[in-house]
Amino acid sequence: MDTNIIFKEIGDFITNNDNFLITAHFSPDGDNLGACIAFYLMLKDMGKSSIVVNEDLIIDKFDFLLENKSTAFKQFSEMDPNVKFDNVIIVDTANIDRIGKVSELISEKATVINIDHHFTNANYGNINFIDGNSASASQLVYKIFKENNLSISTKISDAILVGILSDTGGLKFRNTNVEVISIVKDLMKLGSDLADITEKIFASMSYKETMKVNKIASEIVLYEKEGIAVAYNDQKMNPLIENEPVLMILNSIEEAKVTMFVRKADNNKLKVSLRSNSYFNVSDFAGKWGGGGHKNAAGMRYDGTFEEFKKDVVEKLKLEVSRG
Ligand SMILES: [Mn+2]
Repeated sequence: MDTNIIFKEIGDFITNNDNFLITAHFSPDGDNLGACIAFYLMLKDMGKSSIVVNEDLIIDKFDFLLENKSTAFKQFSEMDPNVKFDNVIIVDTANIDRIGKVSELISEKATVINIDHHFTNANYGNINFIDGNSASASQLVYKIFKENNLSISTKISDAILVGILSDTGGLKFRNTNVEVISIVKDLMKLGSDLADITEKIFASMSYKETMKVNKIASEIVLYEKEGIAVAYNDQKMNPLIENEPVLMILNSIEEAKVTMFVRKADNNKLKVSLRSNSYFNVSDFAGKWGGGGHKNAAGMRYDGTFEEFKKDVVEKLKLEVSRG
């Protein structure tokens, strides 16, 4: 469908309705939260009521985006499951299963708006705005606001910038293209402080977190012949505070073309983040185990132990990377 029609449909949807549920995938990251909070703040400015709900907790370091966190953001467990929403906005989520229990809050007759930047998006919405070439979901939210001539406050702009910076690794990943820079320029004109927000989301870790990251980094395995680096962590992590720094360290290893960060998730599964700085498609590779994402950044879950993971996934990756 013509993108201009989608912009108008989403604009009409938010103008003509009230009482929205805004959600995104569990284990929220910066893009997820940035896009959700930007929508919440915009609807608030329009005099509309809405709530951001996630199966998991908001990460403390993003608290600065919301003055009224406890009313704006709820964990699913804080919600009355009998209250259903007819107007639903889902961002940054390829498959509706990834919102987890929050789907219980969606009424049968609900209109669902699906805004995402994963190529693998299942088009589960009534209105779908999917752009697999977009670096972040947050910048898609920006485009929707801009195309509908909605007034973007500095707070909304900050939330969008948080999303873009999170998914581009602070404008350093390969997905940082001309469009990203041009939107960041717009956001700076709207009053967002690039250096300040970069510092807020990347440059602060407690001593305990720093030591944890250092321990994981000191045990990274490098397969030199294939150019693969793998980090393992068997402790429960606080996503972003510790995950992102480990990914940054992994991706800065000169010898590694493909990296994996493997940690324990709930129900005895392993959670894996895959990154590549070359032309190896990690989304296709993760797809063998039901995962996916983007060409240079993907995720998957694995049912098994670290040892089984090494024999299965690491060996297959070594084979595929050598084949080129
Ligand atoms: Mn994203």
